Order: sequence, then structure tokens, then C-alpha cells
Amino acid sequence: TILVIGSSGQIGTELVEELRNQFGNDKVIASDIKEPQNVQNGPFEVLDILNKEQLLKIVEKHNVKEIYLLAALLSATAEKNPEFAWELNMNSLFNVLNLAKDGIIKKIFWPSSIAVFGPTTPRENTPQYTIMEPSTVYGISKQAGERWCEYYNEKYGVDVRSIRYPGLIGYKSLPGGGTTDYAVDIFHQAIKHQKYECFLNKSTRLPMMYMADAIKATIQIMQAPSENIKIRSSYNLAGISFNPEDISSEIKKYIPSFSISYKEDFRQKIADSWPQSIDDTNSKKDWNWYPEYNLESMSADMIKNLKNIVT
Ligand code: VAH
Repeated sequence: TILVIGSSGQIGTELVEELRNQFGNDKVIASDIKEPQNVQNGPFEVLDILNKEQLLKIVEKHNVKEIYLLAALLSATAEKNPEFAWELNMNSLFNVLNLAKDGIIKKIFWPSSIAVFGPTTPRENTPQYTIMEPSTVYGISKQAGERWCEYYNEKYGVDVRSIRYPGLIGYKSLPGGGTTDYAVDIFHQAIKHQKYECFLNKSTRLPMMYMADAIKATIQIMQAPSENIKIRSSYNLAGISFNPEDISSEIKKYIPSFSISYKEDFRQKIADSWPQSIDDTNSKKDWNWYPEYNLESMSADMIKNLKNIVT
């Protein structure tokens, strides 16, 4: 059985759906800190990931062998609450890693992020191995988490797998508290109001990815034979790189009256500390990763689907 922690979040929502398609509704336990709003088509448990006893109870009750740990504070929210971000992002990981160390579960997925990189990292085609001096609390927690994943793998043989996600864009769920959130919100506002005020300036180019690709990568890395997963910190993963101006021209193809304006806030500084594009050669080589969506096909799919949802 698989347990998804943080199942109501941006990634969790789509991941639970896809895992249930592939493995069956009853094989995937969704869990989050609160009871979900929408109807669930499979088992759900309320879980505060900082509560070890509650976690163990759920794992034993459902005979969970695999955990996807998606509960975290994202970059922007973490800057507003650094201490809690550190507590949540780190202790959630320890709680799950320790279950594997004790032999109770067999496999872990833990998401890292391009936020592990910082202002001193080469920004174009950022390599797998490079300078990493993250300047955000979120980035520091992801960087530390990567070191711990590798450590638990080396020391205790824990089978933990991880991806450094870029900004993720999807129509089924909303991001909560990240710096790349604009790239989802812009589609919603374009369809609703034909205009968008962007909190990043027009030339802020960042690595992004369509959610379908991200979910594919996540399940693919978890399905790969263990010996193929040579990197036990976290894999670079690349999709699309664009700035607000690029995406706004793309949206104008479908919504000609769309207009974008710019008003930078504190998130500009976070974005400026991150890479613009990523080299993901190792993911391609080790577990056959390839992305399917580019800016054009991603935007077309977002608009087609969101038009039916957003009114
Ligand atoms: C954030 N979406 O903006 C996240 C992400 C690439 C950054 O990890 O915080």
C-alpha cells in the first residue's frame, strides 16, 4: 500500500489521482492535515506529519510500504515563518526516513526543488553537481533534506528517491505559497479577467514544468529498479524555461485582449536567487526521463482545460 502525505496540495491532488489510476483506489491512502473539501474516491486519513505516533498508527493500519511525502511550506510562505518552515520541512522528513530505517516501510519519495540552488550557482543549464548556497529557508531545508536522504541511503540502506522539481503548472490544483505560483495564477486571471498583475518582473526567467510531466517523472523514478537510482540526494529535472513576458505572449494567442502588468514584491528576490534553466542529463541517463510538454503545448492544454473549470 502507498501513503501520500500532503494529498490535498498542488502535487498531491494530481499524484493521488494518477497513482489510483495505476494501482487501484484502495491501494493509495491519501492523507493531509485537514479533511478534504471534495469527495474522495479512496481511503483518506487526517494526519499531522509532525505527530510520529499518528503516522505509525496509519502506516500499521493500512500496511503501508511506500510513502510519498509532499507536506511542506513552500518558498514564499517559509520566508514569512522561517522557524515553523524548518520544523515542518525537516521533521516530516525525519519521521518518514526513520520508518524506513526501522524496516517498517520500504520506499520513500521526497521532493526537492531548484530552490536548493542560490545566487552563487551558475544560472544557465545548472549542472547536477555545482555550487549550492541557497538563500531562502525553503532552499536551506531542501538542501539539508537532500544531504539527509543521501545519508540514510548510505548508512542505513534506505531506498529514498528524489527530484528537484522546477515550478509546477497544472489546471487541477492550485499551488500554495511558492514563488513560481504566478505561472498558474496567470492562466486563471487571464480566463476570468483578461488581465494579470505579476509579482515578478517581466524578464524573470525560471525553470518550470507541466504537471503531467512532473507526475510522470515522479512515478517513473519510483518504478525504476533500485540500482538505476545512482543519485540518492536528488535529481535535476528540466522542463520549460520562460519569463512572464513569454507566457503572456503565449496566452494572448488564445485570449487576444489579455494584458499583463508588473508589480514586484518580496518574491522577486527569491526568484532572482534561482537558476534560469537546468541540466537534467543524469535523470535522462539513469531512469529514462524525457519531458513531453513545451511552452506552446502546455499553454494550449491549460487554457483548454481551465476554460471548462474557471467561470
Ligand atoms: C516554490 N514552487 O516556488 C516552489 C518550487 C521551484 C520552486 O519549489 O516555492
